[in-house]
Amino acid sequence: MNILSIGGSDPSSGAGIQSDIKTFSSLNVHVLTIITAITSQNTTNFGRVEPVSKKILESQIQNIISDFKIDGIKIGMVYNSEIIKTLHKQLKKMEIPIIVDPVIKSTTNGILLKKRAIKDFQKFIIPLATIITPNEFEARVLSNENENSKTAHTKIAIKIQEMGSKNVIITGIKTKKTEISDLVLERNSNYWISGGKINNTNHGSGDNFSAALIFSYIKNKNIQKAVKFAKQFTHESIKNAKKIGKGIPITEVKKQDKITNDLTDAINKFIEIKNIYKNIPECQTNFVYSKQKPKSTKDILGISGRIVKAGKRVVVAGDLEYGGSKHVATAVLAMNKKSADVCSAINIKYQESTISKIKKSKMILSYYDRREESQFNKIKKSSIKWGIKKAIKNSKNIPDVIFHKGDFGKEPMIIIFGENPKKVLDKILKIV
Ligand code: PXL
Repeated sequence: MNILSIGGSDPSSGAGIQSDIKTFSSLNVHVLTIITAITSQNTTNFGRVEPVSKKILESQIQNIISDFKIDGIKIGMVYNSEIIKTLHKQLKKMEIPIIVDPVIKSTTNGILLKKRAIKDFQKFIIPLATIITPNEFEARVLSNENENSKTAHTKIAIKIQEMGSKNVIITGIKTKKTEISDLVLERNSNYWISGGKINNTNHGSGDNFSAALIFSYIKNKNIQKAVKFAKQFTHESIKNAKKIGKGIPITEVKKQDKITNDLTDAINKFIEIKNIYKNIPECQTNFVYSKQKPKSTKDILGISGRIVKAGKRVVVAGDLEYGGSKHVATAVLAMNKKSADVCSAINIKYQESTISKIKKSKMILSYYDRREESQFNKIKKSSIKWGIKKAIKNSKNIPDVIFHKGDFGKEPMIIIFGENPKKVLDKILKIV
């Protein structure tokens, strides 16, 4: 996944472009960056701002959009009218999700959007937004309210939506002493999402939230899911905030574990294989990776949804979760009992042509026949566990690939195993 972050440079690396590089990298996203302004600031003081020229801004955009497939854009600090108008002109035709984090002031009171530019921001930036994420102060300013006004949050959100943002999320509203909530306004509905409040001032949480939000939105195209994901992600980053300089703590994003990283990498490569959609079965595909010595499917990372066919494209629907897969994870569990180094697997569509390629390769192929399974096992036990055991018995050595030809109402299937997702992927590349 490639996400473009457009915003200001923060040399303390707490917010702005530098924060987005940290967040997106931790989520295994390749982040492209376009700098709108250079700030000088640290954790106690906000120094100067120098916006970039129109020329270099245009040139950055042209170079990036002509080269990369961009899955989504995050817009942060835009500072002045010239930058606002340039961005509008260059981005208005792009048909990808755009998240706008309308930053106006930094925690240390630095100006991130000039007062004089607010009208142009409303006119040119808000209509670009798939989702806009103002905090309470920003929402009141953007909706032309007095910053201390008591107008209901929903009313303010509607005003911002009427300016052209498809969805509006007002973040960080204090609803109770220990609770902080976001008001979400979608096209035809609004609702609140609440979470626990951590009592500290920090540098970076707003950027963490909007970056995590667009990441999840691109993956699931579901606002509610994305808000929940971003809230959880931000909560962690605030909890892990560190006092690195002399002033306010900087939020810290969790680095993902190696299992998540390696599986994400392999899934991203898998979905990009040419014509791979032809190998996705009717019941779709899962790709899993287990911890060492798994005791149950809860120790095995898999996709909570599936890898699904969308026309000739293949997309990941759902998130990686331990316990996210039942079927393929159970197959790994059964294999791992016989051979402890087998920790990863994927299921693909059964095709005679694939079986012939496997036979021609040096891979070890085994099978089981679902028609041999007892009625008792079919009803009371795990068919896949039974099948994998049977296929191991049917083979002299531990198989790389196991298939079955289906049964009444059961789709035939091929499962490819390996020590890790990369090895599974290497095997797939030999046979598709
Ligand atoms: O978090 C908002 C933000 C965005 N961009 C830059 C910033 C800040 C806050 O300080 O400095 C460059």
